[in-house]
Amino acid sequence: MRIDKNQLHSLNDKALPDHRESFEYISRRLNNKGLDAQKIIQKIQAFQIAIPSWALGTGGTRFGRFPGGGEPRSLEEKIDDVGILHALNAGSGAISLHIPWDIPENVDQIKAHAASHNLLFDAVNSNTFQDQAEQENSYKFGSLCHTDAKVRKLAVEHNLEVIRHGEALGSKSLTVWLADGSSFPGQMNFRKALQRTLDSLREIYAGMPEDWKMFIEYKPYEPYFYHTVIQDWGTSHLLASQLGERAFTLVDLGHHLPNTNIEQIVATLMMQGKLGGFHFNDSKFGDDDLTVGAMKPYQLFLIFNELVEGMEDKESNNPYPAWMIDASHNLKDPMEDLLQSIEAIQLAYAQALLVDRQALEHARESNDPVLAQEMLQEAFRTDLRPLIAEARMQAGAALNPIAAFRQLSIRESLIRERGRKSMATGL
Ligand code: LRH
Ligand code: MN
Repeated sequence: MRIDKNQLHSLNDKALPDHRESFEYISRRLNNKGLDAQKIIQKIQAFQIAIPSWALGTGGTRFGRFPGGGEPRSLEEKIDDVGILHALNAGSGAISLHIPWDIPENVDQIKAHAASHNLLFDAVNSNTFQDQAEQENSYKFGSLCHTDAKVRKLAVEHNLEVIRHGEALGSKSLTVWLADGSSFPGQMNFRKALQRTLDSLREIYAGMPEDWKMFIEYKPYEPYFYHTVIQDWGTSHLLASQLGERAFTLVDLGHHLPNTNIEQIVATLMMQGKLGGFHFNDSKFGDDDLTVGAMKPYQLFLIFNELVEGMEDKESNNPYPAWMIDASHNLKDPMEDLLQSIEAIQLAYAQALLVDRQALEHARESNDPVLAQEMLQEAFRTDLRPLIAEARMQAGAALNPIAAFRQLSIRESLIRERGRKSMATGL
């Protein structure tokens, strides 16, 4: 299924008068502040966010799963769904694959299919948190940290195989998230587990092509509930620093204990040149993998405030981060959920671009917290949705992607094509 651009443009035409009014208003306000709306629009259009291949179906929890129908049954159909998202918002120009859930059977066909949707392949993700059918050596008690060298060898080889799949598709980075850990005090030797993990990562790092990056994703708990080998940013940063200049830390917003100051972690990693990228989502309690900006939009803005500061810092040697979503859908239509997440990320980024860095720095240097807060909240409370909509329309996409998704009856068409019971691989 593909979006008919003419249908999209006629939907935009209906919404144009209202849009024109609100866009001209915000452009004037920005112009009065010496800000160029078109410059911000260009930055938004260049800011492409990768969609996780494992989040195009209904995830479900251990308590239940309520599929909505029309889910993609193959990698081709997952690429079609990301193609539909990209046609609707011109901001999701990449897909991040998870191996073995998405092994490309015919690489050239998959590459051509993605290219036909103007999609690139972002980081590929390895999976040593599930045993595959007939797998002799189990990952039950860990993978890269396992006490048994045969299991560690299996996990290293899997990661090298994932790199080869990624290379064939044109991806340039590997994301390693390890469930490795323990659920009972005394169960594991913390130091041996960390050392074995480092030694195993060294073998994987040595197998990466020269122009590849490794992203090391940390998480405090789940699926194990006493310790996780790579539990926090510090441990990930330690490993990335020991591995070499092409290893970085990946920040999944849901992988933090309550009230953690994530924007401070982002600032610190950028200062060290070790911020590799993000798995954007939102949460209230644990790794809830909810719609970005659904719970804590101000925190997301504060994270982008640090990102913009770091990216504008000429001294910084941090590479351009990888922007990816990592979500799991239980109640919303997966594609509507992802459209909302993309909008929330673009909004937070655009609002952070409004902040007068020099003036903010002056308020900080003169210890004026009132003025500093006034500046940040002025930006955060500026409604830039018309500007994001204009960025989409100028790029040939929908002024209102969710409305278009519904008015074009996309889910209904997908259900007709794929059936109500179709099931996507992934979480
Ligand atoms: C672990 C995680 C990781 C993925 C998985 C799908 O919680 O965030 O990024 O491999 O979700
Ligand atoms: Mn993640």
